[in-house]
Amino acid sequence: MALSQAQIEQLAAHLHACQIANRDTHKVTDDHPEMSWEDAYAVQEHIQAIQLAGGARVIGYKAGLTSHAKMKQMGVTDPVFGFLSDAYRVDDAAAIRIADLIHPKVEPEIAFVTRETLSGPGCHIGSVLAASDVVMPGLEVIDSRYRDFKFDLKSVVADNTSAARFVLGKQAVDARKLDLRTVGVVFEKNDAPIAFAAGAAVLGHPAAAVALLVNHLGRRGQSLPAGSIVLSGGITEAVPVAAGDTIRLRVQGMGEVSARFV
Ligand code: 0L1
Ligand code: MG
Repeated sequence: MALSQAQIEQLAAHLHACQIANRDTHKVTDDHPEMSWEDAYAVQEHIQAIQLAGGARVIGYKAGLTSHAKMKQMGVTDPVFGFLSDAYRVDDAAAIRIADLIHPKVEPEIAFVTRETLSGPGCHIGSVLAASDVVMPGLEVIDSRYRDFKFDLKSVVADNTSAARFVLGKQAVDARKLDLRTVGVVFEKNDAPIAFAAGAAVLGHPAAAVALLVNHLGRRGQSLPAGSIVLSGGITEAVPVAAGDTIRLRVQGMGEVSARFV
């Protein structure tokens, strides 16, 4: 690792403070160009420790930048991974206060809930489907703490991959009863469709993103616990939102999920 434990804790405290105060900042690699991938995930893990010390619970994980649309939007080629705490969760159709966020964007996702512990290396689509309980439509609200969403991959990993809020649909469907590659996706803003896609937009199969997450956790000596929520990554580009907007995602065979911004 290139950074000291004190530097990692200082960066985590800084990014956490930015999140709490809805304040943006420059990317952490501006001050620490030597930062390694290990350092970036260590900063993220320390943000998790700060949240846990404040009473939050980790309830799942997210894969980000898993679709061609997102990779193109952000100018990157590799997925990234973050954690989901209960502090980020919002009920379906509930209001999300824009004033609590910096510059939120929303992306449509397919969410998994696991039934069994999943461990890597060697996790693949089949193991994910076998160990998954249900899938449902999900909306992720991303809110990079970096000014104008300008970052490199290590900076965004340190910032828990821009995680801010997420919403899950109420209709939970057996993950093996649908072909997640071909399910149709309609993404709507203020009752108008703004993007269309199919599940295969995420790495050919959304379960492939979960498998990559599990193998990533395996490299870090961790497993994905049973009962975890996993967001498999934005299927289309993320859309900016402002007060007064309603975002809805409809996924074929899974119903819908929505969020109101106030
Ligand atoms: O969940 C995501 O796809 C976002 C990953 C981080 C990059 C971004 O803020 O768009
Ligand atoms: Mg996402």
